[in-house]
Amino acid sequence: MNSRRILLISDTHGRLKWLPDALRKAGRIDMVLHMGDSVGGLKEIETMAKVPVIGVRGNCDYMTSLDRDVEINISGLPIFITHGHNYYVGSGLDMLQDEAERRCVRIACFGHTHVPFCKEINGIIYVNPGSLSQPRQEGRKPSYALLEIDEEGRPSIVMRCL
Ligand SMILES: [Mn+2]
Repeated sequence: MNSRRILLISDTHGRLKWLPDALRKAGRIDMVLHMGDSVGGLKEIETMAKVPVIGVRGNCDYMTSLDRDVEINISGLPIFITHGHNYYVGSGLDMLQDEAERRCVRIACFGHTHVPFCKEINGIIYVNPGSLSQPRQEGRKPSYALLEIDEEGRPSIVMRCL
């Protein structure tokens, strides 16, 4: 089994001007996960990334058939993907933690806050790549994350700003 490299992005809000930079800096990737508020869907992102894109519906995604919550399995790792507004991630991780623990996932990916975040709590990695188009953290640099799952199925996450 080869290592898998997955680009995590969120909250692009219809502006993909920073995506080519993120893709170039990310290097080889097998997949993109988009945590919602793409506002315009995932087709264009898929065309640019040239790999499969899996995403969810955010609070600003009105015209979309994307699901609110998605669970996938990569190299044996169960991964929960959600935008996060339904779990009120703007005011803390309590509700998202309840859901991720109930689902017994290893990684919970979310967005919505536009602030990059990564922390392991009770054996679950919570990761928010921030926003590529409307960053809100100190310094306001477009941000993304890279999830690498090695040959043994061990995950590691690198948070990056452009
Ligand atoms: Mn949002």
